[in-house]
Amino acid sequence: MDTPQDPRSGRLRKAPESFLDAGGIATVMQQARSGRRDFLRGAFAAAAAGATAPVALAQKAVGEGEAAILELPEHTRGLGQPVVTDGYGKPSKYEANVQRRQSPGLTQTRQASVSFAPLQSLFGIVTPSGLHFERHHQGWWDIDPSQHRLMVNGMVKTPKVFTMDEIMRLPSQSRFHFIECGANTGMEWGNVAVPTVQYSHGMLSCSEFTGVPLITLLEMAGADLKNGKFLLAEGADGSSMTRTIPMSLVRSGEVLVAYGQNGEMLRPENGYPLRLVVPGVQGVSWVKYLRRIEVGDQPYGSKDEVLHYVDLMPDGTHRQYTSIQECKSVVTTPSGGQVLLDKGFYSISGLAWSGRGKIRHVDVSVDGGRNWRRARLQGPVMDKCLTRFSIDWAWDGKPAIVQSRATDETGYVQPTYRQLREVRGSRSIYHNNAIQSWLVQENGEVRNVQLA
Ligand SMILES: Nc1nc2c(c(=O)[nH]1)N[C@H]1C(S)=C(S)[C@@H](COP(=O)(O)O)O[C@H]1N2
Ligand SMILES: [Mo]
Repeated sequence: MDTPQDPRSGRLRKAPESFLDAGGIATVMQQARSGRRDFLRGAFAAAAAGATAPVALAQKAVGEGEAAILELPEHTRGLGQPVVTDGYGKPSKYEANVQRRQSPGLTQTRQASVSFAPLQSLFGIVTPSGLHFERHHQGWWDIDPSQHRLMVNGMVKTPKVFTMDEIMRLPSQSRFHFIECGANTGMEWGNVAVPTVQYSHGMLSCSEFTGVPLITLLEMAGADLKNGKFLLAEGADGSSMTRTIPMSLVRSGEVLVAYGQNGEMLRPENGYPLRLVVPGVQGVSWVKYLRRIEVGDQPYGSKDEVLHYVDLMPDGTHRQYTSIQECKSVVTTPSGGQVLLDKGFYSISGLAWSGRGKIRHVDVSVDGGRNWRRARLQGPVMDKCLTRFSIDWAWDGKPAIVQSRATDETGYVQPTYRQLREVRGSRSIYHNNAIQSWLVQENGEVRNVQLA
């Protein structure tokens, strides 16, 4: 359990990172009572069973820290640790609680298939590779790159099979992009207020990806770039992950056949040794363990686009091929499960992104959307990439509802839940980009709420 002495938390107590030590946050704020929410609340409560009681809020006595500076601890005098030879660096043991986590609220069959990134513990925009969220339809593999092949076939002059060596000797590009699962924030459609931002928004990550523009490989195979209007991307895992990619996205050179992530090879969980990077498009199209690209003249209608990743609309029809992740943002500090220890200054901070380009601005409200102030954006603001925003706030100790609302360079404004539901109804799973509300209660506890 975290304590107020945690060096990183300052005047903020960090949210419990795991439901297993969740203590008081198992009881989820309920604006509207629905059977489904109660059911999920039960699931979260069960996961928290046996948890210790939350640590009582304790404020540091004034000047308590000052005597400590006069003491010379062991590490100022003794000999430090030797270099770890031939090792791979690890985070401090004091950060051991910062982990990707599985949600007990999601159904698990044989094995868990989703892990969420701890957005509440991250700074800036880059997700460390070991904390990148994961979504596997049929488990992950550590594939031998010397055995891996990529085929390019279909409407091409010369079908080609590339080895990893052949791909890696071609000119490469490195670019920062976010990846968001289309199901991110999916539980909130049904008014299920999951307790922390890790579970509400943690199927989101951002990396510097390195790879070869897909267009280069298509040109090498002599692809028919005029009549070949669609591509099929296929993965090498047992899920037979197949997705249609419109050629219009590929022509600009933006789509990468990537092998690099944050300066090193992809992690096995993220598709080692090769994955498709489709900037702005929902995660499912970023096919991992990429083994085949077929050029065709019409959408393929694969299982992962006609059955899954469709949006049930209010009139009962299914909306298909909604690929682009619309403009969205979320405040990560303060966020659900955290505790403000006293009134006074806070730096509200969060993330904004858009699948259609750059973030133009982010507005922040502390009164549930009645008044908005413009936030600072941390530059550089990049295309189809996370953007970090922040704004100063003096908390007066009264209940406050903290929200962020992003606008992208097309002028599109992130909708409220009411606006989103007017168009989409409430039976969707995917593509929820509504404004998130965090209620700061008088006792400083922060809870996930939805405004009616
Ligand atoms: N081959 C393959 N590719 C895949 C998947 C998969 O299960 N198999 N999952 C997809 C889904 S639904 C998402 S959201 C992203 C997740 O990427 P990550 O695990 O690197 O976060 O990969 C996509 N690509
Ligand atoms: Mo996904």
